[in-house]
Amino acid sequence: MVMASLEQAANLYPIPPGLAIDYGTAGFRAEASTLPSTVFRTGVLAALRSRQTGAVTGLVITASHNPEGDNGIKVADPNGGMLLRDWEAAATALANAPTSEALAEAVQQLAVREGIPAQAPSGTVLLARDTRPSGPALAHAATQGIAAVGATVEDRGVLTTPQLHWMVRATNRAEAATEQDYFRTLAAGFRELLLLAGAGRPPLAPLLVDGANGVGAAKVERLGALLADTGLAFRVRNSGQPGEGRLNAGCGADFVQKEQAPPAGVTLDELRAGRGASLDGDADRVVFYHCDEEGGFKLLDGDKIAVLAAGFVNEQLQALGDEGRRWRVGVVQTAYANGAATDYLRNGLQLEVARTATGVKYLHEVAVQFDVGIYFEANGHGTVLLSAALLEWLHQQSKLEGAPERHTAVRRLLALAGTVNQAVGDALSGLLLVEAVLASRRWSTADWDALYTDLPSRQLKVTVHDRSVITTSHAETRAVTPAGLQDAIDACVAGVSQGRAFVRPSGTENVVRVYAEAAMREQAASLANEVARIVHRLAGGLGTSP
Ligand code: 16G
Ligand code: MG
Repeated sequence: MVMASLEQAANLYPIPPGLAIDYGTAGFRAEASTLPSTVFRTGVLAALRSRQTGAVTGLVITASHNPEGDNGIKVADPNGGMLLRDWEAAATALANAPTSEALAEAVQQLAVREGIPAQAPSGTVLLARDTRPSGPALAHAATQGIAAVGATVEDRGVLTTPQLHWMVRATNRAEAATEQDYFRTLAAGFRELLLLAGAGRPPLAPLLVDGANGVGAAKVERLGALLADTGLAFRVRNSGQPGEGRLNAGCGADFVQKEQAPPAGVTLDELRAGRGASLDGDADRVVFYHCDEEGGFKLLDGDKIAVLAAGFVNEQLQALGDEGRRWRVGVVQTAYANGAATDYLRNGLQLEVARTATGVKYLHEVAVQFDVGIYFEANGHGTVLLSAALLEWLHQQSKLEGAPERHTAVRRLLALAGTVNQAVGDALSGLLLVEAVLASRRWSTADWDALYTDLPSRQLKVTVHDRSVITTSHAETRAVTPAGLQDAIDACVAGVSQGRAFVRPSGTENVVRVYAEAAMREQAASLANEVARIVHRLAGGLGTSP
């Protein structure tokens, strides 16, 4: 590496005065105009990680569900997952190095710490971006950073976050890895699942898809076109076409989940005829909804998707008898998972449920320890991962003669691994997964929704001077500091039927989040209010909002 050329290139991207930026749960995110230096430097980092591992890495320029004026960047590790923890700290260090010389110095240190020899291969980074107007200029900054340390960039253009992760994983497994290959793989899995659903199944109902006016909309159209002959009919709203509204404004998975209301462009009346789904701005989350019998809007969130997927997987493994039962199935949730969902998984389906802190990387880490690891955050980000050992066994089994039900179960599980993105949570995979399982089971949205009834819950956020005064343990379900906070929460929860509450500092905003659930709506709301008041008192609150 030639440090002089790195310094020279970095001089074109000076860091804004007073910048203090952190590689958080979703990479770097900020108002777009403040980001060029950070993006340049993250390009450098992704190139170094590629050199160190001798495999391609990925970079996605997106701020997901944030407003259109924001942007961000995150790194895909060689396995297609999130960047390794140690490297996140390095990303923060590089982004905040005050001068070009300090940056070169930090890069030098990182190369030594990570044992990247000077003669290591130069590295390759796959680059993608969402549809934000600030994307092209930031992609250029990333390209310059990658090139500044002698690595090659492959610009894959406008993609969803999960598409890029999928491509990184496929490339490093020496599998076909273009966007077309991605669509083909998902579509082939879905076709197989539909085929196995049998001839008697009713036709698929049309699905309204809210594309959040983002990158997912056009990709869903493409997927739909590829599968039109199966009867799958996506009706895309908020597609980002001129006149359709702005990215994530009044639409998208985050809006729908928080507001518990239909997105712009979708009416309750339309939902009477079928179901709807909302993607977020980079299409790594999806939530579903329908209109219930009383005519109300009903959300089917990530917990509902997890339960649907877990039940289906479980049934296939049971069809494989004793041999099927030796594979470990686990569902991974965060503290936000509704208590009724957890209860259904544990007691209804008799499955193992693990709990982690919020953030995909934590859930993923635990999910890969199972043979089938199913993880979904309530907000709709998640996937179903099948272990290499299980897949190999299934491949062997698929070649053997056997009872038809057995053969079907084997083929279904194999098809699932193609339909569902094995790198990260993917809204497009989520759409296909849900449609395929509902078709296999001959279930309506109402049948799916009726598996369990969510306990009423309420979320609030408390603005504070310094959210770091709150620290937690036990997957964010217990507050460790400030002293007395957890005892006070326990006292509030004590008399409440099916009551549960926790607080945690947000990883993306300077607020403390409060969650409460209880048997009755009013109890959940008053529990949340009481806990918010305690946070105010003990952590120096400035204001509370929904
Ligand atoms: C990020 C995380 C998401 C998490 C959310 C929590 C990824 C890719 N995204 O969007 O999983 O639910 O942060 O936000 O990990 P919060 O910390 O502000 O509540
Ligand atoms: Mg997202």
